[in-house]
Amino acid sequence: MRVTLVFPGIALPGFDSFNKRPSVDANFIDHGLASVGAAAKAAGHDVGLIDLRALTGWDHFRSLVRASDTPVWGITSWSLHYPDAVRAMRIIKEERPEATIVLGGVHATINTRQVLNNALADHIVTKEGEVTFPQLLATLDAGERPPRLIQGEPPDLDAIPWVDRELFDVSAELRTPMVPGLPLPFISDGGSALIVTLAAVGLLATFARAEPDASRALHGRPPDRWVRLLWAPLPPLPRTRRKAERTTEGRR
Ligand code: B12
Repeated sequence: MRVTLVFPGIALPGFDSFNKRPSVDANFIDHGLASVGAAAKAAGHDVGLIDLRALTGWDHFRSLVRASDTPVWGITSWSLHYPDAVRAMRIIKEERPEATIVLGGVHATINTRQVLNNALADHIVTKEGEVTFPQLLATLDAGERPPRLIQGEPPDLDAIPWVDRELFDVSAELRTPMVPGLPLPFISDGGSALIVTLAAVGLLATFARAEPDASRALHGRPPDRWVRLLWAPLPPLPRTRRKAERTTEGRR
């Protein structure tokens, strides 16, 4: 069965932001949709996605819905996305009154009463969707009428397919640093952090060589002259232990 998933995540980045604005909000992939999408694909359904962030505006969305004859639309929603999810559902119902709309996600799970009051959603799936969504699609495909409110069945995490990243074009997320400006470990963007990091590593290495056990090990097999010249003189042997050993020897 053909199903189009809708990610209504324009609340913060706006339309025309995906792969254009260098912010996490504009480019992250929605794991919920990517996971139910993967599960539906694995069950043999034909899954597509409309990410509102990649569109130019509501007219663009309307034209895509008008041009599509997908029978089932699956919409996700966090609470901040809910007003846009509702607007997307209204447009789908205006353009395709015969289409079936399935609403799922965090908002449907935590504010079930509110979404139940919205007649635009034909089916509401709360909690996890990996098992329940493909089952619902199969039921619809068979021409049966499933209940309006369905509580998702917890999936066996080892059995479900990996999230379908390709549904979203993961390259945009990979190009967007989660925290812009945070230097990478060891080598920052500009290289300045490298100097400080190397100095810190040098200090730590010096402390580590002077540790009693490390120092004894280095003295146990002293490096040859060239290594000593280019690297560093041997660290002093731990004084306290030698003194203690001498005292014990004197007593013998
Ligand atoms: C990771 C994450 C982020 C990441 C997302 C990056 C990424 N690539 O995923 C980042 C850091 C960007 C982020 C940002 C924000 N986040 Co956030 N985030 C999360 C977190 C920790 C995990 C989300 C996730 O991947 N879950 C795993 C997927 C598989 O689960 P899922 O999405 O719930 O989907 C399942 C079901 O809901 C259902 N389902 C989902 N969709 C659909 C659709 C259909 C049709 C069906 C049938 C089923 C279904 O099936 C899915 C599989 O079982 C959640 C907390 C949590 N533990 O869930 C908060 C959470 C979602 N975030 C939250 C918030 C508030 C935000 C921000 C608003 C924070 C802020 N002030 O900026 C922003 C908004 C970003 C934006 N522009 O929209 C809240 C949302 C609360 C709410 N009432 O909606 C949550 C719940 C944390 C919390 N407890 O407060 N977030």
